Amino acid sequence: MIHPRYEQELQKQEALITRKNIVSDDYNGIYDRFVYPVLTREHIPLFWKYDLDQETNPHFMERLGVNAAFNAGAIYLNGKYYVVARLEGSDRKSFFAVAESDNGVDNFRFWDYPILLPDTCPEETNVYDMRLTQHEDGWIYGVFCSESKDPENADLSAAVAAAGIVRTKDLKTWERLPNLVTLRSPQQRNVCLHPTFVNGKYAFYTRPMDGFIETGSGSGIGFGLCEDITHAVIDEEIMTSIRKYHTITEAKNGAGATPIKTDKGWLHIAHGVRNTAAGLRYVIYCFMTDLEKPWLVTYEPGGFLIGPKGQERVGDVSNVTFTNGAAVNENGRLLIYYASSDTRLHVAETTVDKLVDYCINTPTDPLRSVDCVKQRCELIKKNLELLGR
Ligand code: M1P
Repeated sequence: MIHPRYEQELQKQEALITRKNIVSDDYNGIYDRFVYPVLTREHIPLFWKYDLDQETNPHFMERLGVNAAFNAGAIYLNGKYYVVARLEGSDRKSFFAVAESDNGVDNFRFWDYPILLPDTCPEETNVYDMRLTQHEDGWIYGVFCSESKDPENADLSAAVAAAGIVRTKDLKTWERLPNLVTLRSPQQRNVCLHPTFVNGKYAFYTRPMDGFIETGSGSGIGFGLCEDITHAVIDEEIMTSIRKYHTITEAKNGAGATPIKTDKGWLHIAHGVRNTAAGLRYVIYCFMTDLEKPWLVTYEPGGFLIGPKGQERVGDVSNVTFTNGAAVNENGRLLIYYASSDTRLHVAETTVDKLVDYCINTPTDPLRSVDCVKQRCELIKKNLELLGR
């Protein structure tokens, strides 16, 4: 018999899932932030956590808790918005699950089962942050971080990060391909597949790292080509958006959402990290690259696009905004799914045209305070003249 408490909890959850989202009054002209997160751990189906049977679970206890629902790959398919979210069990292991919504900003509902990846990597302990790419070869690829214990280091927290690759046609059946091999970088995280062939080859944005946490000599977001996605090997990585001293990317950066093709170039929504006395601060930034040579940065607006605000600042890993997914519909509506503090998933709405305008017309970071003030004074002067002062 189903435990009577189930109905009560279900009603609470239904009220949360069906709540209409509202645009925040926090204006910047670039995008609209929505007030409510689109996914939280409270969105997880109750039957993933509880044994509903009153006989075997008389106290209606959670048997398999979920701690967080956050970093999500995203895709717009056949008129619907889908995210492949990173869920973290209370046992710390992350896994993936599909949730769908008709409008992309509210009513996200998980499918009945999480994704059970083909178990082809016995050493793999944890998986997270899937980027979804609808490739011109006809497949939808998911590239994610595949994490294992470092066999050569006795330190229990020493890990190795690699890029796992899966592909699907329907988000239901997933084929696992061998992990990406990058011959010149020992570790990889934040890898993303470019949606088109480049010079007839598959193209990946990479993030070369010497160790699990530190990027070391990796100077930014890399780019590499491979012949065969079913045995993906990248020999050489060249740099796209590079890290710079005293900017939002000083400590590290990484590809985020799959690049979006526009008539002015490829639009990239990535993340940058700086260090502070309170720990690392993660923000989201944009840049554009050349249509034919997608590794060549053409526009890089200064500063961040989205930084943690209000309740977003606090969570399991505080002061973090992170994205690995955006969805664009046939009218150029662009939804950026971003997570806050490794805890919950939010959405910001804009259009492809607006973000291109932002990239092209936002001044670049002049890298020195005195030049930043000069840049601001130019804007003030222009405006005061317009205001007749
Ligand atoms: O904790 C913040 C983020 O840290 C990692 O990003 P990066 O590799 O750039 O440090 C990722 O593990 C990401 O999942 C996480 O949100």
